[in-house]
Amino acid sequence: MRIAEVKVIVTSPGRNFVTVKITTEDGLTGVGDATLNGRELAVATYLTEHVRPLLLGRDARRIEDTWQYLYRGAYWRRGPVTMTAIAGIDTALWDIKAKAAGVPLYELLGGRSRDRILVYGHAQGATIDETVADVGRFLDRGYRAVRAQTAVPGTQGTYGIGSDGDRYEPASSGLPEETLWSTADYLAHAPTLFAAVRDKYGFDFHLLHDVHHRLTPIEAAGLGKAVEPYRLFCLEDPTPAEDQSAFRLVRQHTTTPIATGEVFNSIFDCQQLITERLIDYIRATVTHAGGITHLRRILALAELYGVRSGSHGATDLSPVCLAAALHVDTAIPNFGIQEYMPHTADTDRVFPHGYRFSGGYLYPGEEPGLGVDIDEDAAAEYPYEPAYLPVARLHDGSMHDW
Ligand code: EZ4
Ligand code: CO
Repeated sequence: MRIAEVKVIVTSPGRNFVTVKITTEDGLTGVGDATLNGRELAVATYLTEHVRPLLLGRDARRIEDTWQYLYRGAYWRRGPVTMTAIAGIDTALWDIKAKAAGVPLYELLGGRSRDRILVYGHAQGATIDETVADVGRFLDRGYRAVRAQTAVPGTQGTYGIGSDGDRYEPASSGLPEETLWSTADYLAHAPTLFAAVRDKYGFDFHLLHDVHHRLTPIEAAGLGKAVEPYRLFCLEDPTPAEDQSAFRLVRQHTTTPIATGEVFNSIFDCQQLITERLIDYIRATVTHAGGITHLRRILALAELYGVRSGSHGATDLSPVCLAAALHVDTAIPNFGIQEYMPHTADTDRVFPHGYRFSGGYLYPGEEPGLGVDIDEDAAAEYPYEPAYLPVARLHDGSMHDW
């Protein structure tokens, strides 16, 4: 089963996606997501210029060997561009292997450990009242877990809040939007949101919140402690995720569960966090953490230390990533929760898929493989548009973590 073609398709049905499509000599196809939000063409070029020539003629069945060949063969280890490129190839090869076997991918990963995948949605609002009302809309739609983000007075462009009443989208076209951040204003405001949400709807659903890497360890420790009465399912990215030992201090002070890792691309990014039991949920996902092959290693390590999955699932990950994540979620023993932002109708049109949402859960498709495809004609209708994530500055003009 030789690889006959490796295509890299860049499409922008409302936002940019990079998709790898591999075709074998016998006509099987597989797809993988290789989208790195705001740096898409770096990965697309890496794939077309440096990876594609290595794959033509290789045996598509040798997934592990191909992973090792691309990882060790580059000599330069890790990094988001390399690992996202490897992820795209790896995911497409798993898709092909499952299609060749005629089974949904989760069957090759050990079969079902669960029947449905618990997801959380994103509630938001310009004020606490608006955000509380938005949480209610998610509960009405059957969500059992909701992330709540609200605008902070004194800041401009608070993370997780859409502009002009739109849903939050993790990028905008043109140059990066400049936002303003005040930790003091945020710390004074955020706990009052959770109080209002619990006061209105009680405790019979999971409440989550994303700090987006903006606090120091001692600030995060204080926030975690202050919000314990509201029993969060998890506090996400309380501090910059790459500073692993910083989580020790957060851990010493609070029982609020901690999630981190959406920016991780390697098991070495979270080795200490996992083995020292400094977090509760690891958010690494298929597309940015080296594909299904490498993510499984991270999750297997996590399982040894009682850390559960909480896979990143924002809309800058394509439906191909979501489909792959759902197969992994279905098979692993240590599943925790899956983030879910529905894609736009245009995106769903470009990526026809079999997974579906119902009653607070996602269900992976039952088609052989990932159960998702790319409609190349539809994709061609949406050319690439330069877009960036926002940046954040403090009131004195200095850069902060967005
Ligand atoms: O900002 O995916 O939990 N979700 C997030 C996302 C990230 C984007 C970055 O591309 O933090 O919204
Ligand atoms: Co996040």
